[in-house]
Amino acid sequence: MHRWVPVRVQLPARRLALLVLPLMLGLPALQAAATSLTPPAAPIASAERKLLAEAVAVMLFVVVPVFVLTPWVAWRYRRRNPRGRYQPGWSFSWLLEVLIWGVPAIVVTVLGYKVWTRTQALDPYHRLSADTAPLEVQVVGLDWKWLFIYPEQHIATVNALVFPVGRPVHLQLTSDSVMVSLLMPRLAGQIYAMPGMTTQLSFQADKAGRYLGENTQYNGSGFANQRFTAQAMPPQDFATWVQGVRANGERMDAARYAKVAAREVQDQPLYFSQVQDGLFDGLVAKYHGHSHLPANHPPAAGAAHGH
Ligand SMILES: [Cu+2]
Repeated sequence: MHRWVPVRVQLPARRLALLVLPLMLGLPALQAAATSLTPPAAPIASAERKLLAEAVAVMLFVVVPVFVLTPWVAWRYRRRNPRGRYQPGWSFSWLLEVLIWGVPAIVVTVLGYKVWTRTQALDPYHRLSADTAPLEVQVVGLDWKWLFIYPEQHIATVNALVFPVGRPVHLQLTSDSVMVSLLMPRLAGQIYAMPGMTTQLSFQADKAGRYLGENTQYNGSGFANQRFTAQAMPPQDFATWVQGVRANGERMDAARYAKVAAREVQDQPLYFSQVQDGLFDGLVAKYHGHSHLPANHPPAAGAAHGH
């Protein structure tokens, strides 16, 4: 049997400074990294960036000590250092036990709490405002383009999502191809769209401007070009834009839709008028033996979803 010899781990002030200094130097670097991510132009995107920065900061409490202590231990306990104590009987330390189990437990608790509460708050299916009716847009992922249908305006576009500033936008998404993933990094989170199912995403832009939207799910040779412009404009301009598409857009019928859905990259945006009601619902129902789904069909209940 051997005796358990408790070991006092000493942390003199100078050593402590060595430990804390990288943390302090790291914080401005973290802030710089956070601002170099595309600056958010919407409340949802800001909240997501904040959560990301906070999660990184919490995780640094593990990462920084490990990166600092590993070279320090190797240097201090090098073979020729007389100051590195040789303690073959060492086996237990309350301080180390508390640090080794306590720090991860605190990190997991803090991260778990933050992620759980923010996941609830940032649920993409949440309506953003109780007073303002959102602009409804139906999104169809195609090879290799995005079709945006405005059911209330009876217009549609390819690769151009236009919407008014300061008003919530509610997207209903599906795919008439394989699975796609819609991401507008400065405006909202990411959401998948799958054939035969619908998903939803709500967002709102604070500033007028043109923002990148893209497909982040690899789905074939044209994947890299499945991009669109998300353009936020003042409500007056949006109304004018809708009038313009109504007056000048191409007529959208079944033949034109078949051409749009063909497996090709579409470089320039397209604009359509006279879009019939039910185009989107028909595309969803196509994958269900032509039986219509109830509105807001939850994705998990879909039959066509497999991994
Ligand atoms: Cu899935």
